[in-house]
Amino acid sequence: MEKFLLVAAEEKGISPDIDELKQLARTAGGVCVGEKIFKLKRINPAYYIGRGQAEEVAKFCEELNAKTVIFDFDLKPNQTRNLEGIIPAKIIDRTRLILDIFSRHAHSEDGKNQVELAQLEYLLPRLTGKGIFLMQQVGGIGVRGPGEKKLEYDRRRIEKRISVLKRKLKDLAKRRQIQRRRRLKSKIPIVAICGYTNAGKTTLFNALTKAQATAQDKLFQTLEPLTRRAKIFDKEVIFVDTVGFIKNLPPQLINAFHSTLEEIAPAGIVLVVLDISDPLWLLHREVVLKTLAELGFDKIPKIFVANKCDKLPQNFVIKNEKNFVYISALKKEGIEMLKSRIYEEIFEK
Ligand SMILES: Nc1nc2c(ncn2[C@@H]2O[C@H](COP(=O)(O)OP(=O)(O)OP(=O)(O)O)[C@@H](O)[C@H]2O)c(=O)[nH]1
Ligand SMILES: [Mg+2]
Repeated sequence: MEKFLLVAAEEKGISPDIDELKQLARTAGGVCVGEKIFKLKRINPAYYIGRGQAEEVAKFCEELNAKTVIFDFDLKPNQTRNLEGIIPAKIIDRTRLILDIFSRHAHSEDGKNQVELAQLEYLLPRLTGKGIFLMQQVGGIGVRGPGEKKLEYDRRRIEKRISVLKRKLKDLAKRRQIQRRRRLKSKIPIVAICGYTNAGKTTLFNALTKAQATAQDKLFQTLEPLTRRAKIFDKEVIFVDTVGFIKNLPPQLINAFHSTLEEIAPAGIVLVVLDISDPLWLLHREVVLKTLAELGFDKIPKIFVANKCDKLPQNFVIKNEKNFVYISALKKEGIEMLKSRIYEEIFEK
């Protein structure tokens, strides 16, 4: 396993979510050997963190024999280069880490194309004049193309490949649109399952549809939308499982996955799945609602599905908030209640 060091920053008094960063890094297949959290008064344009702090990271890296440093924020191309000048390890920023995870989890042709496009768009501004990808490229996190394919680092080739991929994704968007129209024509109501990554969307999708899609304690397990017909009491609906959201989702990925997210558009209702056992669930809900609004889906009615109730402490007081349904997708508790709520919302309003 690749050994890495995590670097996060407390900015404007807001502490970083180091657990999420650890989970991301673990999903990318590494093992965390140390972490540094710096207080930043301002962002240093040359290194993001301060120069002295960068030197501290370098020392720490040598002590721990860490070959990779993962930064919890996005680095400008010049900041990465400058940090590489000081720190004797591979420098990975948040976007590159998330791109790496997506590349591991893309299985279909379409998914791989979407990830490759996002990766190449990330790479392009990071090439040097000679078209050489500057970051140390050998092995491990953040360097893999989709499906273990080697990414090309030549500018002209990248540009050409980007336009090929964009064309393919346009075709994909058209195909998806035709499918959606067909579904709309069939007049079967659509229920979209959305939420932060790892909230339990796929587990819920399986519980509602008796499907057996892969649910795992990894971030971004699901990349492709899954759709399946199922009955809610006497009526048919189509459930759609979707890619999870995360704060600071790289814009390259939002663009590349746009057609995937468009699957939410025709939904009659969105289930916003929340991991209620996570102390940060409120923040995660904000990220999800903000992303849905940015995609233009804020008008679709929502039910908040407070999931993982089985993990709550015994004495947890469940507030009867409007529009909330409390469930455990894993233990299949509260599913009937949720079905009733969906039924009311779609068929009785
Ligand atoms: N304890 C508990 N664990 C759950 C529950 N629902 C899901 N999980 C676990 O949470 C982890 C993530 O579940 P998934 O269903 O893959 O989550 P997801 O939202 O689809 O995640 P991504 O597709 O990666 O964004 C898995 O390990 C599940 O077993 C629940 O109700 N209780
Ligand atoms: Mg999933």
